[in-house]
Amino acid sequence: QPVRAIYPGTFDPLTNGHLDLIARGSKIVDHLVVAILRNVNKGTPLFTVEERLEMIREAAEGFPNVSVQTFDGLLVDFARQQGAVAVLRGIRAISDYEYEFQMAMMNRKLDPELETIFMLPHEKYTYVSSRLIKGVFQLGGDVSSLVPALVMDRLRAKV
Ligand code: COD
Repeated sequence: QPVRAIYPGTFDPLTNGHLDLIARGSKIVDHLVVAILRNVNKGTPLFTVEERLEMIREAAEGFPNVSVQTFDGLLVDFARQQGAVAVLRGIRAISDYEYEFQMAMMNRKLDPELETIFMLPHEKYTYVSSRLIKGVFQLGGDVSSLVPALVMDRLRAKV
């Protein structure tokens, strides 16, 4: 049976760090589903879910075994519905670990069969986050080497 994993997140917007993780994850599973959460409680997103979906689809075009979807509700329910055996998450620094550990353990509590796989991005992306990208861009900073060019175009059009 082909091995499917889910790479869930908010992706507001997709960064080169996310893309780096998609590239790494797609090498170790048969199929990777990038899953955008529909209702976030991280404040008002800059990009709509549809805009994020389009951006990730376009950016991930070069990966034949990667698809992009949205989901609502519990990640474990979506994973089961997708027939996924694992959730892929990125760890940038120790500071990510505590939150990721809690989520992984809670997901394990909810579904003991679902594994969490942590991967490390390239060193050059370890400080990159969607939150910082938005903040720096809105203040006029150059973030063009940290996001895909198509995300950069959308940022320019939006702000
Ligand atoms: N390099 C490598 N990885 C990175 C980088 C980078 N520069 N930036 C981000 N990442 C990783 C993150 O660590 C994360 O693993 C992933 O990319 C996505 O990042 P975000 O910030 O877009 O995603 P989050 O943290 O907002 O995603 C949260 C979820 C949507 C996964 C979570 O809220 C969820 O599962 N919600 C559904 C409801 C649910 O099941 N709740 C219970 C969970 S215990």
